[in-house]
Amino acid sequence: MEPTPNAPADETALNAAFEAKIAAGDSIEPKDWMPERYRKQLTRMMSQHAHSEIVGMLPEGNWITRAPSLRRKMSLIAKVQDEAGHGLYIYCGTETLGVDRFDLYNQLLDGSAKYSSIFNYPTLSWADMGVIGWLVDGAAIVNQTVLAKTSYGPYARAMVRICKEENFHKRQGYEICATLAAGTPAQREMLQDAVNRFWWPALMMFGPSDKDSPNSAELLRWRVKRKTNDELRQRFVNLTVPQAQAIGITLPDPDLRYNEATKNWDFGEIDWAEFFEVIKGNGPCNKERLAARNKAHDDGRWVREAATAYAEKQAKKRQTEAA
Ligand code: BYC
Repeated sequence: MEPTPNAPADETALNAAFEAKIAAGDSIEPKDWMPERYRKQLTRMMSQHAHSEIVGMLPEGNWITRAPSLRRKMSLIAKVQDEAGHGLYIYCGTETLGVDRFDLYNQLLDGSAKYSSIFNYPTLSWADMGVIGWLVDGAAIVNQTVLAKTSYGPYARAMVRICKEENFHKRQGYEICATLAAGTPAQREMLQDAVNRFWWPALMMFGPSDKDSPNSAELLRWRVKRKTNDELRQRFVNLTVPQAQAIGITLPDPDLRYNEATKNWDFGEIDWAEFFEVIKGNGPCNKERLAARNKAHDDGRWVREAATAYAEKQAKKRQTEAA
């Protein structure tokens, strides 16, 4: 009898074929055999990413009603809507790994899933909308441009489209910052304050330093990650310093200086104790964010129930018509 493709006896050969694909730089597709650990790692990373997009709508949603002009309001609404789209797109991607998005979503709602630390900081002024676009989307682009070459096909393809939209988000954010920087002393001060609050949390988005990153080695070996956390963080700093200089804004780091030998901008020590507190659930807004997502989920219950009832009614109708 022919062995079935996923029979345990075949696992060594299947694993060798999988590793050969990775070594050749081919993508892994949903119907390909993959080690359980690869599937688990991707589910973890992709679901955290999807959750980040959805929770990431909250800090900016906070300013939609207070945007200073119709133009600013329209672009902020569009940005927040794009983030919902990115979340749904990536949840779809996780389903190609054989998981149910509602199971993942429940993990977000009950607080057992992680999402990006950055969204646990409050948005206190309009300048925060500019700074989130510039720094947070800017950091996301640095991370996600590399993820567009990740070994799992559906995730890589999702990143290509998402990065295009993130680029637009970053530009609209930087334009807000440039406008405030060229504005009144009060506007400049508001912008500087926002940069002071978001700079270090933006650097934390890239994850712990390489020596404290338990997942990196495996993810790099499988080409899920193509660069380390520290490499991407350095790239972000190198790209951002000239942008800050161009609009005359100071980055809140006295140790920031150009290193002629390495051609990098050296920067000071990140407060890792703060980072680990935030990802443990003890950041300034963790509880508020989870409460907001749970409320939205509860408020939407009647919509889900109505949609299910309608689908059942339609299915019955089709059955009767077919009989
Ligand atoms: N926040 O071994 P490590 C956006 C966790 S949204 C929270 O280095 P890994 C946007 C990590 O999960 C952008 N947790 O992990 C939306 C792990 O814990 P577990 C979201 C973090 O996976 C709206 C532990 O720390 N982007 O663009 O190798 C508006 C050890 O870390 C964080 C993505 O999600 C963090 N910052 O590397 C605007 C990109 N960092 O899971 C913008 C996809 C680390 O073992 N994800 N942890 O319990 C990745 O690229 C990688 O997963 C990370 C972490 C670089 C984040």
